[in-house]
Amino acid sequence: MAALLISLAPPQFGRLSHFGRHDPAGGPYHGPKSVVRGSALSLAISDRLKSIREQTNVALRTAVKVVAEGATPLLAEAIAYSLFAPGKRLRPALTVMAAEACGGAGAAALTAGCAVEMVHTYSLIHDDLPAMDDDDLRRGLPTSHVKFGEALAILAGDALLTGAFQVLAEGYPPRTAAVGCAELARGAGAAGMVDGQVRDLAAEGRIAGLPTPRTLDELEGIHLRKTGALFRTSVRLGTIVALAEHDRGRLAEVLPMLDEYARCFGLAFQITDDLLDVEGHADQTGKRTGKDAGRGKMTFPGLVGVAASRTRLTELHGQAAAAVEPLGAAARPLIELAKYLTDRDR
Ligand code: GRG
Repeated sequence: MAALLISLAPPQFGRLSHFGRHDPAGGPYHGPKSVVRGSALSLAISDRLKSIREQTNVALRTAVKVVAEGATPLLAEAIAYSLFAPGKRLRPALTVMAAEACGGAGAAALTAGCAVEMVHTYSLIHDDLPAMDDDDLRRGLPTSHVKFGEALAILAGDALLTGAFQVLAEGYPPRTAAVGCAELARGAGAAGMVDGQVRDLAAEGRIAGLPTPRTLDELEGIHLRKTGALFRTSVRLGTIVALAEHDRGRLAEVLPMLDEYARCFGLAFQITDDLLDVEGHADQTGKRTGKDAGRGKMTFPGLVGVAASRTRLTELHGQAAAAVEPLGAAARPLIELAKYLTDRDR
């Protein structure tokens, strides 16, 4: 088992490519709201996303019942409040689609998708706390600490994080469960999402004693960890569910393709998020917008401008598609999802 865990470990987050040029028209942008542009392709993928979202919600109800069995009702309420607030369920969608791209059954990957969604929801609760991003609106609702107070919000997040590992451990055969738990810990932990959060808070001067990042490479390094690590975990869990029990050779072959897809997907997602902060509205996004500029936060459009950010999005989508192209038609939904999300409006 140890050998398998080591051989499947993802490469370290490396230094990344540049936009290459600065948009001379950069700076504050006051253009029109972004909208999801309708097309046959985007409609098809949006239907697929909706279907996975609904299945995820059903599976999450079961998962939470198990995890919160016997919990104080108020704690169970706080957990459900954040988990069932209207999220896009992108991470479970990635897990399901990655499993299918490797010839596995999407339905079997849904439990792993729920585990990632629980970790994601914990991260949002904690990120919104006064000690971190200090937000009062999330998924269109008052944030957990606003509704339940800081102590219960922290603990609801803790319960979601630990519960995610229970869901994985109890949901799969031993090898898949062990490899999956290690994968989730790696993506969520000190070398993944938590490290990204530390770097991001340091960049805002909220953690003392760390250098302030200034370059595009450093910005991408933050986002590859803060949001990208969990996207990578999502696709890796899908492939692990599909292949870890019976075809480890194939698993080792496809993981680098999915890693590269997730790297591009994560950066494209973050650039879109930054653009929405500039161009979007809270009633559309379900969270406060315009915060980044107000705090002097380093963002993609702030650093290279809106036009270059959009060029970079197109480039990343091409790279994401190329990465999984060898998987053939089964990877088509992953490619469509990446495109759809760069056109999103929330
Ligand atoms: C607290 C350890 C710790 C980490 C927090 C992910 C994260 C790290 C913070 C979220 C902050 C944030 C708003 C980042 C921008 C990109 C992002 C992850 C947005 C939220 O993800 P979506 O759009 O949200 O998938 P929904 O609500 O649809 O699930």
